[in-house]
Amino acid sequence: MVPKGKFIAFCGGEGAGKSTQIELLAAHLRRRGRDVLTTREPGGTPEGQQLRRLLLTPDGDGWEPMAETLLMVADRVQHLRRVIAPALEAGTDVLCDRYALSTLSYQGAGKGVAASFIRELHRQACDDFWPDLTIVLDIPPAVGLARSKRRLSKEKSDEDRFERLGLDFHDRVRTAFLDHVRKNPETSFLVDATQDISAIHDAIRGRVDALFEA
Ligand code: T5A
Repeated sequence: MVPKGKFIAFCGGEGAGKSTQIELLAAHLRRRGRDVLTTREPGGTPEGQQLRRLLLTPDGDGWEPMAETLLMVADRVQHLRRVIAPALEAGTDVLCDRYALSTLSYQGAGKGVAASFIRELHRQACDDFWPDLTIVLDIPPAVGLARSKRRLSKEKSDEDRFERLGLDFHDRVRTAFLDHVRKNPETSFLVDATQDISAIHDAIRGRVDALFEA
């Protein structure tokens, strides 16, 4: 696959504001004349929608961490091959709400599945395909979880399986995101997600504009 569009993933803890920022960035890029696709994981394909229900609602409370990892990666294989890769090949920029770094952080650091196994699985199942840029929205878990709970209750959504996990779990996830950014400064960008929405957008826009000019 020779990508012609740019692939930008958004990661971070619960309620960090990814969906909000993806919509703002998509509008900015479209104003610049780019063709943009916004999508998300899990659930970016019809098959993935079914996996999303199994993974995020109380129906999924019994999954072993390893089984959960394999389901997240199954969702990604469908998504990468059916949606992301064809769009990039056609010259469309793809803005994706979560990608492989979320599996490393949630199932790896959060639930104890070996990072080396998750990386090998990504190599084998997803051709070791990584975004041009991963934007990590950093937020203290207590702040993000409060935002997320408000949104879930407003939307009457039962997709709260990860929100129900303890603060120590969310702290491990956050540390994994921060470590990744520290180790991968060229391909990742950290933003303080406690700022107001427009300040966060300005920071992201600056980094993404630089990516397009590089
Ligand atoms: N998961 C996913 C894994 O465990 N492994 C994986 O490999 C993958 C791919 C996905 C879940 O799956 C897990 C991680 C997740 O738990 P989801 O419902 O898609 O579940 O949940 P999240 O990705 O966490 O998304 P959220 O909807 O919870 O949060 P967002 O998208 O980060 O935030 P957003 O934009 O919806 O904002 C949340 C609320 O905060 C407000 C918004 O208006 C909204 O009400 N808000 C702000 N408020 C104040 N200041 C700001 N700067 C704000 N920005 C947004």
